[in-house]
Amino acid sequence: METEYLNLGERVLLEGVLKQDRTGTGTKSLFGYQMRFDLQKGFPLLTTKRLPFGLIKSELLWFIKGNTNINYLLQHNNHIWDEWAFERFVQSEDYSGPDMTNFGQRATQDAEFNRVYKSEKDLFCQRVLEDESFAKQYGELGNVYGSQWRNWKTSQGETIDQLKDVIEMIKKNPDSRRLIVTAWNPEDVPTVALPPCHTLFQFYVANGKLSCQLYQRSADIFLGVPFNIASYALLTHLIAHETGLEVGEFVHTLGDAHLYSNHLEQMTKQLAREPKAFPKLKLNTEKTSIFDFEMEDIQITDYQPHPSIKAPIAV
Ligand code: DHF
Ligand code: TMP
Repeated sequence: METEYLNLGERVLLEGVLKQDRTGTGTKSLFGYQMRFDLQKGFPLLTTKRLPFGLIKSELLWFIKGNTNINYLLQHNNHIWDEWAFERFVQSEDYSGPDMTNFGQRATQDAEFNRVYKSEKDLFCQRVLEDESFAKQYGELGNVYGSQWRNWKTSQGETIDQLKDVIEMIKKNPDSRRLIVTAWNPEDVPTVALPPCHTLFQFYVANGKLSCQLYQRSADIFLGVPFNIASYALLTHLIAHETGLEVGEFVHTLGDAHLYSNHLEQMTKQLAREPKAFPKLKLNTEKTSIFDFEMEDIQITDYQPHPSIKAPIAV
């Protein structure tokens, strides 16, 4: 259960190799790791630090709707993708404010710069919310998850709705070994704001239960992974609900699993905490299709976590 995650954190702290990375932050990392969560035993929203489930929900609904513009997230007060849209804006000819080169790293090192950056980013978010044509141009992250899941472009100029298709396949042919959705589109990798970290997932049906396995190529253990676990657990519940199956396991397979050098203390603090029972998930049973679910149709109960632990995100 939660120890699956805590064991990963401990292992990387103890055995991770020092490795430089794209963001210049530096990591402790290992390659190839697997966790298993039995979804019958509670909903895997970590309790050793408080997680903002509302943000996990609105991000997943954003993927499911095939949306790739942060405008939707901002309307739900969700700022987890701001930096990657902002980066595209400050690199464009339309940006004329203070120099934002390497803003992610500088914001963690220079308090005065952090103030200027925060106010520029707030202005940016305000414009994405209020100015439709600006949002169209600079709120877009490119062909990220939502686009690949729902509108994969074919060589024939058509699109494939992988998510809808996989749900139909689960209903019609649950024993299929081809129940796969892939977000990794080599043609789009060079132009997206961030190439997909959760790369490919597969469903499996046995004994009336739906399981899901995710291959995640790159895993920020302290910030990203707790969101990813809860997000795919929720997706599995939603699809089990639509297909009339019980939930089985979520199997989480990681490629480069890393702790950023500025997350080590936070991880150590979290590891010292005693995990509590996982909460329960309640879905609105009046909705049948996962494409009709909205925020209020998904609720968590009995969530009694330890307090949140803040950490800077590597951009
Ligand atoms: N980049 C990196 N370096 N790591 C990531 O995990 C990551 N995740 C992305 C986009 N780029 C990324 C999308 N998912 C947070 C969590 C998930 C996420 C992005 C950000 C995050 O900052 N979580 C905070 C709370 C944020 C808030 O309350 O607004 C946390 O403490 O969990
Ligand atoms: P990379 O593209 O250089 O691998 O950087 C992506 C970083 O974001 C890396 O630290 C992994 C992290 N990440 C997650 O862990 N989960 C996510 O869902 C996303 C989008 C990113």
